[in-house]
Amino acid sequence: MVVEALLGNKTRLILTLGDITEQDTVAVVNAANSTLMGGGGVDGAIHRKGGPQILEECKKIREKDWPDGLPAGNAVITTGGRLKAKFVIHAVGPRWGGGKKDEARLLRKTYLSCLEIATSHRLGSLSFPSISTGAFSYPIALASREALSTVKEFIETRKDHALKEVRFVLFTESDLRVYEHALEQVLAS
Ligand code: AR6
Repeated sequence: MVVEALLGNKTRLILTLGDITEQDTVAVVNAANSTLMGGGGVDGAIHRKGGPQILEECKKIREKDWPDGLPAGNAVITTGGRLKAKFVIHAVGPRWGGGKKDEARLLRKTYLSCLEIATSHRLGSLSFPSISTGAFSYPIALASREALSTVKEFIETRKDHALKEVRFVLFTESDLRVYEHALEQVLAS
């Protein structure tokens, strides 16, 4: 099932069930960690399907710009390798630490960092996974609201982006339902 809303009169916001590695948007977002060296979940799937070129570029970015690792809230862009997507935006979300460790601000910053990269690269379409709600344990009911409201606000206030479509790709039916509910609330607020 696909749920859709129009933001700022020109950008389709889509919620869909699926696998981030199969998306045909210009870029897909990776739920990475600070090392940028791969891992499980979305990260493992993207590197497995995208091939070694992605890791090669991540290593160069680490050496050149982030020798101590990419801090939570930030994102970098590489090739999509063998993926359908031309680019991967590697984003580091916050680990859930009970809600008193600035997680909400950091999660919003993570989505904003991706949207800034999409804007500076003139990307027309972008797919997000549900950042931080797997291995990083951020409660999905809270994360979905931060994710969707951040995207909505960015699309509606920024005039310089080229995004015609922003897709959230949820891995399970229950995650999709949580995002649908959050979208209703965010659109109504
Ligand atoms: N497509 C879409 N969503 C997926 C996929 C997929 N192929 N696989 C899992 N999900 P996670 P995080 C969902 O753990 O919480 C890694 O080890 C999953 O069900 O991938 O940000 C990294 O290296 C969940 O809802 O990312 C980091 O160390 C969501 O994607 C750490 O995990 C995010 O789960 C990052 O943790």
